[in-house]
Amino acid sequence: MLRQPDSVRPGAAGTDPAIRNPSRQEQHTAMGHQGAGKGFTGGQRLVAAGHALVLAVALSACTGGTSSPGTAATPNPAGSGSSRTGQAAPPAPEVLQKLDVGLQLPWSVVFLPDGTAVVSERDSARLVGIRDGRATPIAEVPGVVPGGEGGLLGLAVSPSFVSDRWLYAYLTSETDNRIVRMQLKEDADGPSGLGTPEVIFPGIPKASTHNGGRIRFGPDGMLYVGTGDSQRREQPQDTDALGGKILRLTPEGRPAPGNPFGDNPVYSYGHRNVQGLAWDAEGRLWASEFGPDVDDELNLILPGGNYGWPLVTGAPGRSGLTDAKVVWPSTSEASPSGLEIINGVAYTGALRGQRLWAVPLDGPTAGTPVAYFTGGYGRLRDVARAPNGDLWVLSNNKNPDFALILRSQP
Ligand SMILES: [Ca+2]
Repeated sequence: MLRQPDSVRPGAAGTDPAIRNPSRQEQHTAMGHQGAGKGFTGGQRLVAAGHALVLAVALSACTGGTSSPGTAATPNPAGSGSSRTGQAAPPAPEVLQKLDVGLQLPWSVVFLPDGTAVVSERDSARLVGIRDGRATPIAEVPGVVPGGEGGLLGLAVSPSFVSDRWLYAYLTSETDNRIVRMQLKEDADGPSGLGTPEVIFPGIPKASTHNGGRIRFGPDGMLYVGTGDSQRREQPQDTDALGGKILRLTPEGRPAPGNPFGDNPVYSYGHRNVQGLAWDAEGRLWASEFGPDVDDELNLILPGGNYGWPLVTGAPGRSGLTDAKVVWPSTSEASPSGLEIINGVAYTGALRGQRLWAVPLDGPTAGTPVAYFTGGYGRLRDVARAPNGDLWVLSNNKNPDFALILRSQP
């Protein structure tokens, strides 16, 4: 069942004046204002669904109507399928709760098996536990040297956490970006401290920007790592360098068996700054990535794939390079950070774009992105599914920040 448009809460409605006019013609004008007039590569076009009436137009795609912005007919140069006139726009997420618990620049949220959320704060290097709506500081991760976009970044929970209690973190140190793991101590009130960090993978290049930082265990039990080019443009195309890559590691930090370049941690290359990793129900890996001043990307990741940076951005169809599945031509609308896939919809939080993007997926094909909450909650850094199915979203506005808890779908 699709949520009815009138269930979009007033607090969740977009505040961008450019999307207040619901008529299709005006919406096209609005897209021009927002810099989306160039259109999404691959037949994608902006659907600004922060307004209930606009959402109603989007939802009409379900009925196969041809006037919907969700039924773009532009040929898809990515070769991943033409527009999908029967493809439904994702229903609007419902805001269940806004957790004002004094977070400071949160970067990543992960969940323990009992549902406790663990949040990393980039600059303070603190880990914060959230259970039943209450936040408790866990510990400060030692060895973090914040600066620019670096600091305490991504977190990942061991697939066998119940027995090993490992919490993994990607952090910026004095000399590099590195992955550590720490045993999480717990008392009756929840997580209460950390064991000594064990460095399992050092040597990822650091810089003031483009540090990557997302880590996540895949369905194969391996640890996937999104790195950035660290302002070293020669690294992404060099499969012997760690910058501008998605890495695939064993839980101990070794190159995972079966990697495409042999005994090498590199899984895919030619990336600029990977910020989100998520798997769909069929086990495909998708990744969000910041472009330069143009062409933010959602990519379908294949082992050994070359995603183009710095040779190309977006989906130019260059031989030997893998096109993005979704391209946001204007990074002012996107900067897609954390990524999560629920019920066939990829959600990504936009930093500069200050909105939640939802991209319906159909196998290896990405549909038309839909925007929610434009301007409503500021910059969004991470999205993650809780064990109960809720979608958590972290803001990144500087002091104080908060977590939104959404019901992603009825
Ligand atoms: Ca690319």
